[in-house]
Amino acid sequence: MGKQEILDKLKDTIIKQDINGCAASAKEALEAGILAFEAINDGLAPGMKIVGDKFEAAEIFLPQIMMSAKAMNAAMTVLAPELEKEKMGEGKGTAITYVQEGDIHDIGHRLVSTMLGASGFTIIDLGVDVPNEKVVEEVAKVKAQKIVLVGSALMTTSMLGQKDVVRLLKEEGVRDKVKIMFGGAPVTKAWIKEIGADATAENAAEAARVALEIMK
Ligand code: HCB
Repeated sequence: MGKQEILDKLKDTIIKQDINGCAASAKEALEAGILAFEAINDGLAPGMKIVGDKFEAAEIFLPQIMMSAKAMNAAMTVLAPELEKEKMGEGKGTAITYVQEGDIHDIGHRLVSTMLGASGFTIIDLGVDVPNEKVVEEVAKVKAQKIVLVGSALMTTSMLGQKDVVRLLKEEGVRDKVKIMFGGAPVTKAWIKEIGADATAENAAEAARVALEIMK
């Protein structure tokens, strides 16, 4: 089976909520010499994107989404140890990742955190539904030289909190200590500019590229 076929198979197992099949396809991908990085970016992530779109179109419902997420996790169990080996250099900086207050959508956040880790960032993952004050506290606390704050928000409501985070960072005098990248479906470049953050990215692979770029 060719590389593209294996990646398509990986994507299909996510869409079909095939937990065992997804883990098996992840193994198959590695055996075929596909990097774990590629398997995630070009197989799992596009699969989850299609699942999300199908949910929005009411073609599938909550139980199916959760099964797809389980399939993704099963594949991640296979791929994560390989990602460690593929790590593209160390010491790129520290990435503080989190999901905005009031928001528990963590699928994209986890993909982004994984990709940043694979790109050489030390990850401090604060998890989901993180209060703004906690984010600011964490930024103030971290002693690293190079820090990028990577926030996700999947809802228009939770996205508004990103503006408060930038304001609080300024008020606490720690805005200049970090680069700020916010993402998630509702986040646009116009929003990033409006709130005074530094960057956004469409997907996990781009997030890793952008983070490396803004940390230069
Ligand atoms: Co949820 N949900 N949901 N949801 N959900 C959305 C987000 C809606 C858009 C669906 C809709 O109504 N059209 C909507 C938000 C509407 C809005 O505000 N505009 C919504 C809603 C309303 C809700 C609830 C309020 C529903 C309810 O209970 N009434 C509730 C919220 C609970 C809460 O957070 N307090 C809720 C719950 C759920 C679950 C639990 C069923 C489930 C989440 C499971 C989980 O994450 N553990 C869920 C899901 C799965 C979705 C959809 C269908 C998919 C999201 C997803 O995982 N996409 C989503 C609709 C959609 O997006 N099509 C729907 C796949 C991942 C891979 O993509 O965009 O998250 P991603 O991440 C990308 C990308 O954005 C970027 O890279 C990632 C990887 O490629 N990225 C970054 C992400 N973060 C970044 C940070 C950076 O710095 C840079 C890039």
